Amino acid sequence: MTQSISKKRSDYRAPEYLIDTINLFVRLHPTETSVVSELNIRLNTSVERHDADLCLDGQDLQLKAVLLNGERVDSYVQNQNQLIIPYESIKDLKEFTLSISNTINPQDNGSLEGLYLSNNAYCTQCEAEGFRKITYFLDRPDVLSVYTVKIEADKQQFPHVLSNGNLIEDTTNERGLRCVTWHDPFPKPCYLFALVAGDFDKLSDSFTTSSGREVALELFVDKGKREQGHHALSSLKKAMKWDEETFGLEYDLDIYMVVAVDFFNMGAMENKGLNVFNSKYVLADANTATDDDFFNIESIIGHEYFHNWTGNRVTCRDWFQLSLKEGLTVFRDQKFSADMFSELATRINQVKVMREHQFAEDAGPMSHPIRPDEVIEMNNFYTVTVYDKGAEVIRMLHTLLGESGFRAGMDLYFERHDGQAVTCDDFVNAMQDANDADLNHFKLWYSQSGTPEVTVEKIPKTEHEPMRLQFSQTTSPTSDQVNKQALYLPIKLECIEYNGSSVALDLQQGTFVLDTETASLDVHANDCVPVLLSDFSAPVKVHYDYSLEELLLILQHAQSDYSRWDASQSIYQRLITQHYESMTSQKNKDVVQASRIDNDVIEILQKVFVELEHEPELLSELLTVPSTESLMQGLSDVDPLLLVAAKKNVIGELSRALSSYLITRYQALTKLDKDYVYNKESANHRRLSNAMLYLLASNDTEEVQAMIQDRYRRADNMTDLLGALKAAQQSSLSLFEDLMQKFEESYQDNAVVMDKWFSLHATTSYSDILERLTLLASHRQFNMKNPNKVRSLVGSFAFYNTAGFHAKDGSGYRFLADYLINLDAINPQVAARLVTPLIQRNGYNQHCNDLMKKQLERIMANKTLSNDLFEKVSKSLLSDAD
Ligand code: B3K
Ligand code: ZN
Repeated sequence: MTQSISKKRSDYRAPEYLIDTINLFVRLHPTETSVVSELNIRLNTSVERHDADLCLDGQDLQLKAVLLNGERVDSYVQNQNQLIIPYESIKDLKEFTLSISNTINPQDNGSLEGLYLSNNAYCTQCEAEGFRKITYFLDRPDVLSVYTVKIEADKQQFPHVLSNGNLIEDTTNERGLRCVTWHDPFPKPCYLFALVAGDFDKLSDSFTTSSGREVALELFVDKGKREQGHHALSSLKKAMKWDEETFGLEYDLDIYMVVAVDFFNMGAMENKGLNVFNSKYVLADANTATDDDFFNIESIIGHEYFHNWTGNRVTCRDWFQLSLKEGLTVFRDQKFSADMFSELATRINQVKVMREHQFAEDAGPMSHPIRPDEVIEMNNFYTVTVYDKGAEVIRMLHTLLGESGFRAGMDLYFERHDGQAVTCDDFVNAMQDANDADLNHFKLWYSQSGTPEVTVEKIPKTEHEPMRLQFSQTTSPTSDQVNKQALYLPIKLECIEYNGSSVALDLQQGTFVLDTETASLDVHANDCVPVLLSDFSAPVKVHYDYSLEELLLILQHAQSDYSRWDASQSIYQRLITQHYESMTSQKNKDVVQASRIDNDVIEILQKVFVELEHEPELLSELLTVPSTESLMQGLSDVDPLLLVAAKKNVIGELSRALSSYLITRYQALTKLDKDYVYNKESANHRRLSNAMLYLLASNDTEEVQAMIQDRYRRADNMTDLLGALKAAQQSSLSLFEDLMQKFEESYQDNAVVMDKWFSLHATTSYSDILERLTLLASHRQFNMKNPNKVRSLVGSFAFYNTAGFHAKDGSGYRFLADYLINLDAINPQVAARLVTPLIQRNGYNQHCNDLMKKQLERIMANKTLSNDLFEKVSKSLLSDAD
């Protein structure tokens, strides 16, 4: 382990030195790439005291030489993570040139951070602190430099040699090697540097900006995959246009390149002018990608493009401010997806992320505010809190200031800060000043962690007083912070009377602002049911003592489709939880107890479904039962195996009760199947049929099995194929295995598609799941060094195979721990991502907790543990000590 030292936000100091330009000369070689870096450095005159050594960051570098203004220096000091030029050597120089030569080994770089070689292509990933694995530098986001990059590589092997900015020279040198030079005129932090060299297929297009500039668009994919790049490229053009129309933001360079690679730690990276993408988020056609894949590709292409302004032109002062660019850019990509595809589906997807993952993070040992205060390994803070809760915070600003107020704030933000590295406060200040608003209380969202819980009570109308809704808020202490304050919460709501009609409320934009611990709202009606937190207008949990009848009323009559969906989820949650509780209270837990759902409930559900015949999008959402992860949020001291059983029973019962409706509707729908095209209408058609088949599959009859088989056989696209496989997974194991084998035969050579196959296997309730996982890990498509593969197999198992992972004897936990100990030595970033299900122990019963803890202790005992795993595992173990 290197030193596990935490850094604090409060320790921020401006850099004593600035680097205005950097000339990099990179000679590519698999094991001995040489890097010569020429830095023009000057004193940062805005810093008062000047007696500091120049401390450059570096990791895993072989230093060859250091020249100061052309002269060899020997006075430098080198330690494991730094190259230090003593103040004495530079004190008389206001500006100087430092040239550093070093070598690196891309072939052995399994961390996929810095420069690495995979599938015969060189690729870089520098965010957050990977540039220091390429050369010595001030590796921090507030040092902005102009880059000129010269790359030497073999012509035949590497026809495409790319870096940021514009191509300025492409020659052959005296050694017969290709020499390509790129220049990026926009000063940028080193985390946005990129270099790619390989043999790709190229797809070209162009975009004319609103001011008439022509931008070349180039997409690079693996040989033979060219035709699978069209959707990504057209998504890019939509994103460019959307940002011009929505925020008045135009692209600034002459070329925009996107490269898809198979080995990548995350989804994509917004390097200036040269995005690098995980091929999973680029490659798509009807045969290999689902509608969800098409949706995600458009969204991620948009996200990385939007970073060009929110992240690149205006960047972060320090890494604690990460949400400045990520929260804002996620919000922007959500608005884009809502406009391009569907507001409802985009919102529901996002709310699921919040409820299933972010609430769990906030309740666990890694709880942190969207602007963290203390970090050991920065890569551990690319979290659902920083990204998704961060986006919810931006959304609340949008709700409070309105569309035009928000736009005015964005305009002022760019006017003030273009070309700078700034803080979250700078962003909120721009919003505040542009709107003449007071956002001081609102800023607490940036520093307070935890999920606020809002309780609402109805105070009945009396002779003298109107009916009243009484609101109160509280945030429980989190692992990182004990004391919590009341936050500024916009709560969108409506009220409906018991006959279903809606009550007029005295609210601006239907939003009640709760900014104190308690407050109330008068409602001028005899009685009503409140429909709370429409659109999930604040990232909070809401408690109101609804009866099942009231939830059914909301399901039928709420104005907002989102609220109707939310009510459906509460209804399912209620049914499953009640059944789970009755199962936990029974003596012999191994006896399966049948679930009973009232006929009245079934009747109303069916009536609602029938009425929505022409709204397939909403209907498919209403037919989807909450995931186990989201059910967990409403429970404590959970026996996960019993919860899975309860859920299965209730869905089985629902499926049986609705079966004749579902079968008739499903068959009518399949008659309307058309050739595959990705657009909202046909995607919703497929979504509905697949949701129906999935629900039907919980009632395992021969008729349903035949329907599943038929769907698989007739499917002309990946969405329906996967729909059939997921249904089979719920229904009969032998049918599932049979179809999975067919699927493997058809797609065994397609790496991206096979990830779906690995993941389906890993989430199946096989009795011998661990043996299966071991066997699958020896499949020829599996490679432990490829994060997509590891996530599909081991990640899917740990996150989503509740029964297998939480096996009573602790074998699932042991399996994960063993795997992570090995993976940590290759790729600590991915290992630290996958440890999440083991550290989020809150909510589970003592038995699970004890067994999980044992495995965490085994991981902790590892002498060469990375900072990444150390930070998460030690925090989880520490939470027991409290
Ligand atoms: N900014 C990158 C994420 C980098 C993660 C570093 N561990 C992708 C994105 O959010 O757009
Ligand atoms: Zn991002």
